[in-house]
Amino acid sequence: MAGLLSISEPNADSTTDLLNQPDPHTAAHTYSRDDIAQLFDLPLMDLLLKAQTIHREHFVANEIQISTLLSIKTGNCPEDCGYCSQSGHHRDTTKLQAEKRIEVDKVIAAAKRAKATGSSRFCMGAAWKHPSAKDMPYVVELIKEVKALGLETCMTLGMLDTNQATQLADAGLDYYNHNLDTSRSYYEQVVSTRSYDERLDTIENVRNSGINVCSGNIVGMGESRDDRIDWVHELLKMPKAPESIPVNLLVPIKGTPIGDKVLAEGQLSVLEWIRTIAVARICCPTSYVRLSAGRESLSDSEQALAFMAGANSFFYGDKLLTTGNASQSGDDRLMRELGLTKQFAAPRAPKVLPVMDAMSGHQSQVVLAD
Ligand code: SAM
Ligand code: DTB
Ligand code: SF4
Repeated sequence: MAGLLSISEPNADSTTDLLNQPDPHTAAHTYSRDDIAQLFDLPLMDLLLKAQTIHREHFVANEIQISTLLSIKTGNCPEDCGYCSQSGHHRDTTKLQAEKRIEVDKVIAAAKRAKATGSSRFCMGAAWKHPSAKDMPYVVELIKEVKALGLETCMTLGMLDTNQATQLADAGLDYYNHNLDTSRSYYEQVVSTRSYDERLDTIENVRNSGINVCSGNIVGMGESRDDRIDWVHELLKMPKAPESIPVNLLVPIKGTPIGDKVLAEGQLSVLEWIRTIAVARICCPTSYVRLSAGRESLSDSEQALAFMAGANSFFYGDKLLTTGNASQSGDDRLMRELGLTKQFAAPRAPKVLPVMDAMSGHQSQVVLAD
């Protein structure tokens, strides 16, 4: 296949090879770790041009997928993620008020509001190590009710075993979010209560269940560029890259170990987050790449560069899980100014459907083929 871009200057350096490398959609996992490192090193405009060119080969230009987030169980999480406001380990310093599970009708009301404002996907997050047996009927009901509104569903509930992943798949869950967050080697600076391999196991269970995988990272936790390279490389080592890749920019939260360190020592350049988005777009050309946490602090121009880098999804609504988000009215204005349009939802069918025998009134279930 012809190169994506032709750079014809006589003295173009070795970056030219990368710009001309065949598009990986024709040959999965084309990029080695060295290739990923070279992409990060490209002059920014070359990187953005390549990312946007690849983006347009796989997606409708200027069309953006919009998700709305809701925390269905906030705070007092048993995990110790060093960036997170919801960890019970940091509650004395973050002072975050823990809450019980939100009632189903309140979640549905929030989903209806999200749909009315143009979101195509509703993402529900819980501050759990993993869902317990008594949580499963609750989350299954939420999936079914939210899907019935014509929205795609996404959940992020911590670790899942194979049985739990199957139950969520049978209910029709469209996406499950479980982030690697960073490289394997930096991970120990971030979390001690859940291992990197446990994260990969959950992602594998989700993949095997037939639910779309949503897995991303956080940029700006004090990790090095090598860690960001290794994180992209981890995505390419998976049997299939995640369908959705949230690239979070750290929201430094006072009272969390990582937030406090970053607030004291200074934040990473936003351009490095934009580079990470571009490299994720190039290496995972058919995945949605999402501008996730951190947008509230960004200018219009910085967000425009992130879209140029191939991001085609963002969280819409004034709140993420516990922190603020860019305002909805501001997002509407920005989309108008940039000429971006919202993509419609395409929820997958549930695998198991309830049926009732008209004669006997007996309830049973049918399992639909994939
Ligand atoms: N408890 C579930 C879990 O971690 O498996 C799901 C919710 S958790 C809040 C989802 C993701 O949000 C995390 O993996 C992390 O990548 C991101 N996140 C949390 N706090 C953040 C922060 N302060 N800044 C940026 N991203 C953050
Ligand atoms: C993801 O990668 N980012 C979202 C979503 N998945 C669940 C969460 C961002 C959380 C930001 C911090 C907060 O609001 O607590
Ligand atoms: Fe718990 Fe998720 Fe926060 Fe980690 S990121 S402390 S698992 S809510």
